[in-house]
Amino acid sequence: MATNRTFTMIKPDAVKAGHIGAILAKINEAGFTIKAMKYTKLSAEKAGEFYAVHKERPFYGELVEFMSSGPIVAAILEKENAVADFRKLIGATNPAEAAPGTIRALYAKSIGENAVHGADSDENAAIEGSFHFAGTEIF
Ligand code: FUP
Repeated sequence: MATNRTFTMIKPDAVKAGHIGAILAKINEAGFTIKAMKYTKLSAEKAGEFYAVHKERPFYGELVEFMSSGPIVAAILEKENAVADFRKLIGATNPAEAAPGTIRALYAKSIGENAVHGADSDENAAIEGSFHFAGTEIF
């Protein structure tokens, strides 16, 4: 399997609850290498742009408000089969349906405030990584 990259954010709920360290430990234990990382805050405009694909969905307004409500950790991660393996590590979008031991099962509050983001394809991982990081910030 080819080594590849995914993009993640530790969302405002998990940052606020003090779970950054625990979540990064799970990510490291699962074999991901950090290629880029920053502690930052999205403006409502930036959050809206990031989630533009969901613009027509009823939860879009709340999603944008939530994702711009506090600081996040954004990161590019590398591992064999990164996108699929990371989706497995974080669990289902709705924490009530997330497998035991997954990051969302452990740390997410609800389908809206679900602790972490994981890119859903190699293509989106690259787009989302470039959205948050300049080439000079990726190592
Ligand atoms: P995921 O890929 O697991 O992050 O899930 P989606 O791309 O389907 O959704 C992106 C974000 O929209 C979720 F992380 C949270 C939010 N969302 C809701 O608030 N309600 C929903 O019913 C679905 C998604």
